[in-house]
Amino acid sequence: MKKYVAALCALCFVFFLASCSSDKDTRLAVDKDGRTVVERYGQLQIIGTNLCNEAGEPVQLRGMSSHGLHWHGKYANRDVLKWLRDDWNTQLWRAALYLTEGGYITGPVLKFKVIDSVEAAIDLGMYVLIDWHVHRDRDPNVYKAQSLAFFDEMAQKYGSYPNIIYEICNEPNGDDVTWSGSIKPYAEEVIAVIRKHDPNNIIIVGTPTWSQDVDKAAEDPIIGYDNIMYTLHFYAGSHGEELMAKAERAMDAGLALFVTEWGTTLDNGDQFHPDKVMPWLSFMRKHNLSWANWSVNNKGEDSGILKYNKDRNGKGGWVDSDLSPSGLFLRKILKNEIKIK
Ligand code: IDC
Repeated sequence: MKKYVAALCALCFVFFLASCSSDKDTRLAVDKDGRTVVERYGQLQIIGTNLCNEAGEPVQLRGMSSHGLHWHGKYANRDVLKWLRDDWNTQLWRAALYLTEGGYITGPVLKFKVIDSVEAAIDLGMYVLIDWHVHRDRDPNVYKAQSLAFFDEMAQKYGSYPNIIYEICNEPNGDDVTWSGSIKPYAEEVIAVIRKHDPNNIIIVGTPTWSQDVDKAAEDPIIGYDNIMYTLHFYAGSHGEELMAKAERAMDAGLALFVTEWGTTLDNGDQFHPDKVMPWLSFMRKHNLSWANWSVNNKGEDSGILKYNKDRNGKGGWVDSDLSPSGLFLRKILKNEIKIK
């Protein structure tokens, strides 16, 4: 009898280990055999409401967003991405190209910060979000001509790499910037341009009210194209169950969501709220929502992962004393050192 109990215990233990490791394996930047996430997952695709790998299995990508490339673009380089991949277990990098506030519209050379990001990600086997960071400019139609030219060029150059994910308008906002009146028509034009060169890679469309009104997109989704997703953003200190419920309604209605930006703080980027983050991490795990956290910077705001003035040259190689409380927390989350229920 004792023997059977022991054998049963051993078997349970093996199953337990197997379930732990398979859960972790799916969220590794590089697996134990040295295979990168892009080597393992390959061409991403949408099946139903899920982001899936080439084999058709649902996946959850997790990673970091840059801050505005015009302010903190020094981190958009191979050294930092490699550090994030190997020390932080980051599968994804988001290159945030602001348009206004000194961004791309007045500084078109910033395109090369995106290019640096994309080429580093390809080299390192990471996925990369090309974020057209509509923000203070509110309506993506304001700089539509520039967007069409930019995505035409990006898709032509990089559309054949499975690493690329297009995020065509970060956060449309303002009561006059509606889904059906402004955002959807803009998206249809940009998608058509990208699809001329790139038939497969995922394209993510921002939603009204700083990418919170995913329900509006669910009422009138984009049709005629595959592999389209919609943006959901939250800041844990400011947004909670109400937004989760809205996201669930959108998913129930058939929308595939990607959390291309979220913060551990209030939506002004300050006040770290780890307690309020945990329910969101569980929510994203439950629904297999991929995410990028805001952001890699050392300006001293609480949502930044570095302390004020640390790593001034953008080299990576950070030690704990370089990291903010949010940075220490995020690193543990990405390394699977904090259990998400
Ligand atoms: C914030 C930065 C802050 C910067 C500001 C400029 O954290 O340092 O001064 O932009 O406009 C968003 C935006 C993102 C914001 C972030 C925090 O996508 O650009 O970054 N946020 O306010 N949406 C909700 C919050």
